[in-house]
Parts: sequence; C-alpha cells; structure tokens
Amino acid sequence: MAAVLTLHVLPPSHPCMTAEAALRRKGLKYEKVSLTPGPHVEEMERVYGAGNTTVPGLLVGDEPVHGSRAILERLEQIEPDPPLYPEPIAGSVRKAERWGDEQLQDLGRRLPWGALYFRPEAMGTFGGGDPLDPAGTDFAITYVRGTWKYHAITAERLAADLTALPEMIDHVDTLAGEGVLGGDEPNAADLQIGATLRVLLTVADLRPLIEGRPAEQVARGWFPDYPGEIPEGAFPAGWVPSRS
Ligand SMILES: N[C@@H](CCC(=O)N[C@@H](CS)C(=O)NCC(=O)O)C(=O)O
Repeated sequence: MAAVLTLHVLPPSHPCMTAEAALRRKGLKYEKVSLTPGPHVEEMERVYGAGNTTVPGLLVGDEPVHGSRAILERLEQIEPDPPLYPEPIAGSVRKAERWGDEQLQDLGRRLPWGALYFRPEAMGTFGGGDPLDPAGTDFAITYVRGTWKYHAITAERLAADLTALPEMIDHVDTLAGEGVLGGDEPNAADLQIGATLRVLLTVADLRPLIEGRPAEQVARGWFPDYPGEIPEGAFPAGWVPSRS
C-alpha cells in the first residue's frame, strides 16, 4: 500500500506552491495541512526535527522530508512519471533548481514584504480580498515591520535586491533559451523558479522587468493564479532599475 502523503504549508508561500505543483504533476493524492504563521515553528520542529522551522515539509508515511528540493527529489523516487528531472537535461535542471532555491527564492520574500512596507494596505489583497481599511492597515504596518526584522530586510538590502533583479531575470531567460526551463512540460526548475517569479508579479513595480519575456511564461504557465497586488510606485523613485 502506498504511503500516506501529508504536506505542511503556510498558504502564501512560494516553495509550498512548488511542492504542491509537483504533487499534482505526479498525480499523487495528498493531504494538505495549512499552518498558522508563528505557531508553525513549533509544529514544524515537532514533525521535522529541531531547526526545521520552514515550510514546506512532506511526511511520506512517518518519514519527514523537509524543504522544497528534498520534497521534489523524494517525489521523483515515489513516482518517476512524469519526470521532474527529465533526461538528458536532468543535471542542468538540478543546477537551475538549486539556483532558484538558493539565489532567487529569497527575493520572493524580501521584495514583496519590502514593497508592502510602503503600501501596507495592499496586504489584504494577498488573502484574495480588497486593500485593507485603516484599522487593517494599522495591523499590517505592525505585521510588515515584523517581517522586515525576521527576514533582515533593510532599505539598503532592498535597493541591492532590486539592482540585482534584472540580471537574475536575464539568467532565467537564458535558461529558457537553452531549453532547461519553459518547455511544454514543467520540470523541477520550472516549478522552483516559476513559483518565485509568480510572487514577484504581484508587485506592479517589478512587472515591467518580467512581462513579455520567457520568465513571465515560466511563472504564469505553471502558476496562473496567485492573489496579491501591490500598486505601482510602491518603491521609492529610482530604486527599480530599468529592464536590461
Ligand atoms: N529554501 C527552503 C526555504 C523555505 C522557506 O524559507 N519557507 C518560508 C515560507 S516562503 C518559511 O517557512 N517561512 C517561515 C519561517 O521562516 O519560519 C525551501 O525551499 O524549502
């Protein structure tokens, strides 16, 4: 009998989107447990072991598998078809997936939280609702400040992330041009990189850097729907570079 699969997530998390898209792609049945930000830390450590506080995590029966890349590798063993690491490009897909996790993924946290500092009322749109009313905005201001502390976001860091972004989008387009990303079927790198880019598309200031390029297709192709809209002009004037 196949092991029961249980996916632990925080709802707006992009690496969780990656893991869930992979489960769907494999056609595997799974149970999803949506945790509450804050208390998730204790629950994740209880299930996945000390220090493993982040989502996603996947229980394969009793076996804990922690982190998006480990989860995709494990799913490939459980159900090889359709492949997430297709030959003959499996090595390049793994390299791109790793880059997506280690280099790009953090920008999917720092840039939206960074922009929300300047437009806190927009936090309501990430739950699929309208921009927040004044009382909700007061809550959002406090919450967003907490995320800056947690993710070590500073204005300097944000400006540096924005400066680095065009080159990263160029890298995605290069990978697409080489056939590592953006094929007819999603691989592990598409799901890792596409999820982060999809989150970045909620920031209107960033859309001109991504839209109309292969990178946009990688994002929207596998993640058509994702709520959230941070209006244009959130970042201070001159911080968002022009497209390279
Ligand atoms: N690179 C890891 C990191 C996952 C990660 O940082 N997830 C965030 C959500 S996007 C998280 O769990 N944040 C809450 C926390 O750090 O406690 C992965 O891909 O699994």
